[in-house]
Amino acid sequence: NRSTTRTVRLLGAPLDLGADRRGVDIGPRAIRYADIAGELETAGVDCTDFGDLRVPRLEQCDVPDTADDAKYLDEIADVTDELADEVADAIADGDVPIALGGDHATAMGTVRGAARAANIGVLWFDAHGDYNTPDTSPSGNVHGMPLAAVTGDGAFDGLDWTATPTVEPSNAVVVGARRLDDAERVALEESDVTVFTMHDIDERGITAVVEDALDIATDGVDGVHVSLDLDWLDPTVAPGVGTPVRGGVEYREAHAALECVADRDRGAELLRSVDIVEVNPILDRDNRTAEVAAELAASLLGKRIA
Ligand code: Z70
Ligand code: MN
Ligand code: MN
Ligand code: MN
Repeated sequence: NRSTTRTVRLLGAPLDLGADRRGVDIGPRAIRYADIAGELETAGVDCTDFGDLRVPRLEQCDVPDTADDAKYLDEIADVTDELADEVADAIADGDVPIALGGDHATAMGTVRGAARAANIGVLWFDAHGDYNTPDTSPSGNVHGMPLAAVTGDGAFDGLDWTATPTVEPSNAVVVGARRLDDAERVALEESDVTVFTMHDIDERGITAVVEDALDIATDGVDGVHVSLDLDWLDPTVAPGVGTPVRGGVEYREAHAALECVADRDRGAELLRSVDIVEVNPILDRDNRTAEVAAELAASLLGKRIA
């Protein structure tokens, strides 16, 4: 006898140890200030806010070696272990957890927490592939690696769970990619992960691409995790991100994409968990990127104009 009203549980993850640009740690505050709770209520869902996870400040951590191939991995592992527990708890209580990042390393916790309760696929809306490994990463920044971690395609020393897939690569889909590193591109081609680039979106239109992405991500599983990196959008729409890449999706395309996911979700309760990451208020203009993030959350949870 389930209630038809879903409840979203906001989990702040002010993690900036996975990225080079300081400021993404203020993302959760900016997204709350943009009234994500109010936006979600216009989508007809209830919203509770569980506050922020504790994240060590960069200044408290040992300075990584310049040759470190996965900077701050120990600290990130601790934070994402805790986030995985919080996400699993939220799902066990019947809520839909939304992790507010923070950098995209956050997904190493959310995806793992969601995968405890059910077999899931992932939809990865991003300009980047986030499919580097400590061996291939040009930067050592862990936010460029979470997709490889959760598909079991990266070897992360000290993270035992990365040895096996948390999500089957064949249920992992990147949408909107337009900047891949060379070794990352080769690894993706050799993998079972599906990548839809901006070229695919230009040729076929956003809704056709997202329908295909949904078919692939949901094939043979019970649910889906949506990982939304704000740099997926064009920088004219979402300027407040650490690594803006021109040629991203427009405002209307972004809403249309997430409405497709909401349509597929309706009645099926496929949507298990969400990340909203890489909002950097220091680099933003008038909190525009956080506002877009809040509005997109509402579209994903089923908001309709009429
Ligand atoms: C690059 C790396 C990345 C987000 C940058 C960049 C990765 N591929 N991800 N911004 N969100 O360093 O691995
Ligand atoms: Mn990303
Ligand atoms: Mn990105
Ligand atoms: Mn492939």
